[in-house]
Amino acid sequence: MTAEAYLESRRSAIEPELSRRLAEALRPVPPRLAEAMRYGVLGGGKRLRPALVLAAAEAVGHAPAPPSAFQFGGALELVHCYSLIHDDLPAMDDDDLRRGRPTVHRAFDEAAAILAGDALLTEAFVWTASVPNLGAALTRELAVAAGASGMVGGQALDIEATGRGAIPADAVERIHEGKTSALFAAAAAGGALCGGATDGWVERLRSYGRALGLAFQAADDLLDVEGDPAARGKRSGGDAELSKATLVASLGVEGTRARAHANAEAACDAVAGLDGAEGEILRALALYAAGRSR
Ligand code: GRG
Repeated sequence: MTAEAYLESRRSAIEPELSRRLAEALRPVPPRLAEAMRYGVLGGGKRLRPALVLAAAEAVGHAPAPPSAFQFGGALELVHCYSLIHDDLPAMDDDDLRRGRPTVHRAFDEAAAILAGDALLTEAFVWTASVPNLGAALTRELAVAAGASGMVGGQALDIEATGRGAIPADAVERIHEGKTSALFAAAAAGGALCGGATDGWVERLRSYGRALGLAFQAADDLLDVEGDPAARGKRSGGDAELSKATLVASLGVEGTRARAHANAEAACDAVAGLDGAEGEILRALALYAAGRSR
């Protein structure tokens, strides 16, 4: 199966589960806040992080992926959606378009976007904590990945580096490790936990997710330069406009492409011991992340 076919098949399983869990969570929430949260999560998104959770659970021998993988994948997607909502705010990247629609602060207002992001982040921990037997481990996994030493830390470094011109590629990748790879690493490690993997495989899957995340973000830097805004559902050229520290600014287009592929190869190496269709899918997903067109 190709990576694209795999992602499509898992996305069609993830979407109704995510929608059902979110509808249940939003029942006691004030209507306008609930509407902003729903808008920020549903109606778009490739659902790559939950798909990676399922792929990791399947790869360590639990196919089909168990309900815990859907619950953890959904929680990761809530955190990812919160990060996009906040990343689009005027104080951050100041974007009007996301997933082909007005950003949450444009469709609602800034206060609603801030609160919707806060509430999605918090709800994610209700979901992880509710996973039978693995609640504490998965909550810790997500909290570390999302927090100051992970995604938020990467975003802070990204903002500090903005407007200061090109920085060495390794320094750019330290930013990518936090703002992007941390969630992918948690997806793969958490998926392995849901699939009942032993420690060694959890850590190998974590390395896989980390390298895949670097390939994914390198591809994102490329797409901002040469991607099709209609396919991406967001504007292109924003990185150069804001003078962001990207791999393209440090290495150029071809250098960035080579880095994306080197990271995908590193991801494949991390799971080299996994035979069969499940191992093949992990490797196909890493190569897809490096060469994606949206
Ligand atoms: C705490 C105020 C505050 C803000 C947090 C942490 C943060 C803002 C932002 C995270 C940084 C970020 C948005 C990184 C970009 C990662 C990335 C390439 C996102 C795009 O992911 P896709 O392509 O998006 O998977 P879809 O729309 O398909 O889900």
